[in-house]
Amino acid sequence: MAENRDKATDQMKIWKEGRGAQKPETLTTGAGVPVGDKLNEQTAGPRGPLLVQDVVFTDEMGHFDRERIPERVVHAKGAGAFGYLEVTHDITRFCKAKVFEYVGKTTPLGIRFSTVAGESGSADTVRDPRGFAVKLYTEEGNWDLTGNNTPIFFIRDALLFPSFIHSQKRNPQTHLKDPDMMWDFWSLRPESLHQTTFMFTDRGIPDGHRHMNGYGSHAFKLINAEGHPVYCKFHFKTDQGIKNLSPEEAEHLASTDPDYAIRDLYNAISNGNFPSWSFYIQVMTFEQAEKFPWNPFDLTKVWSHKDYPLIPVGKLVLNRNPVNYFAEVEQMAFDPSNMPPGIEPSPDKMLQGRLFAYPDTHRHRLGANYLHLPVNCPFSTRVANYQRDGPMCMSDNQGGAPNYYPNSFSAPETQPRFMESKFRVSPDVGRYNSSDEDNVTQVRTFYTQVLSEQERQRLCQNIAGHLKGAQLFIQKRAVQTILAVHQDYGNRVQELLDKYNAEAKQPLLPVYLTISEGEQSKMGKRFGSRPRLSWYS
Ligand code: HDD
Repeated sequence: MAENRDKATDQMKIWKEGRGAQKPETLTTGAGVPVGDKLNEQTAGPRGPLLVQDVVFTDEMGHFDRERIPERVVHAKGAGAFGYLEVTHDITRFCKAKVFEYVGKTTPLGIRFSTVAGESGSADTVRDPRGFAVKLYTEEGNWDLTGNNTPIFFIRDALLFPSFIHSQKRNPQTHLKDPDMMWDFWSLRPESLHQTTFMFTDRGIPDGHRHMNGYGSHAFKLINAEGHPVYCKFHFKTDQGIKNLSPEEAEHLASTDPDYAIRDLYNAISNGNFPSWSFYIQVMTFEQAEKFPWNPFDLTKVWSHKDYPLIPVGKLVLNRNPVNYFAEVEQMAFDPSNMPPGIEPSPDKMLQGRLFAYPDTHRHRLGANYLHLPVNCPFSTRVANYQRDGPMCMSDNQGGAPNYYPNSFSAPETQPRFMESKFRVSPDVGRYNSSDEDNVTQVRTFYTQVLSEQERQRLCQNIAGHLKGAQLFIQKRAVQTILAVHQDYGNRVQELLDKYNAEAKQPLLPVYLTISEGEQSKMGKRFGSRPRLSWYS
């Protein structure tokens, strides 16, 4: 046997030496009935047909036939782990949630990292955002901070999400990934360019899950014990340092070890090399939100770290691998609408859409009682409500307690101190078009002041290398949106496309936009000489 096998590769051996070293248990059917033979069907004669009475066979096969549950519609490929959040700094002046009650407090948590667009068997090393979903089992119920490894997102209106995802997944006829569909959507919705730009930088292919940051991404509301609200954003900064894979390394791994990120996380934790992240918040007062130059709840924008500095809160540590992948990772169900008192949603339209989508998809994927599953159940508290029955009810179904409210029989009662904060909403109801809310300024800042010259070159190379797969009219429209951000950015992408298109012997279409002198100087031609901003770090 090879000497250098890692813990993940040796899982079976390790199990045998541990739990498996005890006397083997008696094999049973699912109903616990002991089994005498597990290798041979019960047949009429050695060559004869199978008997229906062979319950050893029907029990095994009937269960196998039902092993798969629906794959997550997005974020299907993932890795999970468990650990804790420790509070290192007091933020009770902002938030009354018990999870932040005192410095030194620890709360158990589960985490799931994922890619977005691929199926559950797809490669870990693709260029894609990564899910960074944290489930904190707090004494006031579960708090699911269901984020990504990017502080922003492609769209700002949740109604677009299904179409956006369709454009990133497979073509309805060919069942292939389709650059026409991807770039058609992105170029028709220029608000996506901030996230697309981020994704085509080096950070678009993190080196496993341990070397990337996590972000709650949306604005949330924090309420303190006096009932005073502020807006906030959550950030997890990797203590392992940011590390990314080059496209060549990623491509190589996709064919040699498509589960690279799962393996890396599993081995690190097995070896006692527990990954951790420093947890911060950014805080914005309601007055500051009024004066913010953009909609502060727009998920395609960041809050500058200079104006809204990171406030340290705690440390997230992962110290346990799942005992069983299906039970604890595949069945783990995150839900942004799980928030304990003191943490509330902001008006972010995307967040508001997600509050509905996640519990809805879990009821489909896992069933109405998905919160009974051990990995999802809020085990740090006791559930007491009027929900009853449904398929796969795995608790005592709250026994003989009254199942209606109000009632006169001393059953669960509301506590006014847990009432959500009140806020005023007066505008007219309507379907407001948000597509043209400044889609370029922050992308320009990112391009000119955050990225280094080498990073800009790789970004343009990565974009052109992907965009070349789309039809020319889509390429043209995409370059126009990039030119609107910065002429240098657009021109570089176009030059590379010209090269690729010439190689592919396609006719060239001139698409350069002329940007006025004034606009050029506003952008700052000598962006390389400025100190680099840390808005996005
Ligand atoms: Fe998401 C999973 C739907 C935006 C981060 N998302 C996930 C699932 C659905 C959606 C249906 C599958 C859940 C499951 O079956 O476990 N997501 C949406 C919708 C969005 C949206 C409708 C916008 C309107 N998602 C979105 C943003 C972020 C995420 C903006 C991050 C900031 N989504 C995730 C995630 C999930 C995920 C954390 C949660 C569990 C998981 O992946 O592993 O990565």
